[in-house]
Amino acid sequence: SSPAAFESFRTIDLRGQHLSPAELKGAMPRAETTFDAASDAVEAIITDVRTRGFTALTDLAQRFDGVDQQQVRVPQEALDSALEQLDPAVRAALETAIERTRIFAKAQRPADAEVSIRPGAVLTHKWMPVSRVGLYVPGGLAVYPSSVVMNVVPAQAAGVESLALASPPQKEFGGLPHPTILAAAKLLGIDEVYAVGGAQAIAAFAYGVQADANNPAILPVDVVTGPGNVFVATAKRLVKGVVGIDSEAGPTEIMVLADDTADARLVAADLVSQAEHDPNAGSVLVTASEQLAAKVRGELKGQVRDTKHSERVSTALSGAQSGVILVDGLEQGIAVCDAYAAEHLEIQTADAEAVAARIRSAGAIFVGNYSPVSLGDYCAGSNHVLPTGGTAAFSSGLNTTTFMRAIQVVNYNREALEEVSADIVALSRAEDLPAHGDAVSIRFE
Ligand code: HSO
Ligand code: ZN
Repeated sequence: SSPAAFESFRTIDLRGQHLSPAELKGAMPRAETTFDAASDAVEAIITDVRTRGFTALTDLAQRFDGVDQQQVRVPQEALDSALEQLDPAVRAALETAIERTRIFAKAQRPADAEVSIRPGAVLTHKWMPVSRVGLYVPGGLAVYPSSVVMNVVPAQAAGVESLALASPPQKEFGGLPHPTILAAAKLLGIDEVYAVGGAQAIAAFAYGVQADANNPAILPVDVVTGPGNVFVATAKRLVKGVVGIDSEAGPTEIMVLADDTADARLVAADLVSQAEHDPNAGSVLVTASEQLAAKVRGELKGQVRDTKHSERVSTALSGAQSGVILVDGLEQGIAVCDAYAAEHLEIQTADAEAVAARIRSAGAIFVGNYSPVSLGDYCAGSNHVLPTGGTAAFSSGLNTTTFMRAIQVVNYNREALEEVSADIVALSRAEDLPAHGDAVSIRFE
């Protein structure tokens, strides 16, 4: 694409204003996203897949992907040859990413809590992996093998035994998903891969698909994860409750909290890097330094002009979701970071570690000049599937526990039960559920 003129990086001046946390939140540069538009179409697709199974999947591949599909399941030979043909440098990089992500993911495995709250009264909070996970990987413009790593590794670290992957059939690859996606799957030891795109993939995972003459059955999964367009996000929202889902990802965001000690070149490069994903991406600088803000603006001009996806980046940076937020000082800067609850927050200030320690809401925090978001996107070992749109206020990025749930195990002996039997009877009477109390009393008659 041709270099685009970078129009404007807006300024939100919050200096001298004493806003409450709620007011601050309202002042943040963020576009609202709605899923309503796709709802009817997606509901129809889900019903179609549930009722007509593979026939529906093949019809939808024809309609949406322009592909004549004999087989939905990707053959092993295609996975093998994709890995054989993978660029060795990319393979080595994926192996680095896998190794580091795996170390961090394994370290996240939660310990069971077991406690005797009284003699003979033992409670255990026992973590278990889910049995089966379906991972959706988009096709089209954004082919991200790194996202295959980020979804698969924590599921494997959790101990999930069965992992399936779906990605849209691509006309130019003979109706198979993109070869880099297949190679990444194979590298991670996944051999159950389907050439299914969009909402239909989510439906197939959530409800399963019965075998037909050309395809073995797709077994239903317990959890569906993975990014996707508005149709995928809507489908995930509609099947939630039937299965678990990861968060519904919106456009990516970066917020940089910086002071006079920051290097404007680096700040600008990081703002540009995430704007490269999407014309709707948000890149926000928070600073008390007008001087730094001016320098970053200057840097952006040149960097936006020279970058490959100049037009997309320029659109993202010129959008209402991007800009500079001018604050009175570090205190207000931190308050802004918490109000925004960025997917990615970089701290480029003096004593960055101490500032980072004070942040309460962010998907991930990148501390200091040598921890850019790109590091986290690929090779830090942290996960790059992170809460967007302010949802970091109440949710976490993808991690090992996303693929686990805990069972509460109750094990009382006779004496321990007797000790609370009168309390149980009293509460059961108060709730007009006397049979509850009887079920205890009967043991001591
Ligand atoms: N920054 C994206 C992840 C990604 N970056 C994939 C490059 N490839 C959302 O965290
Ligand atoms: Zn990225």
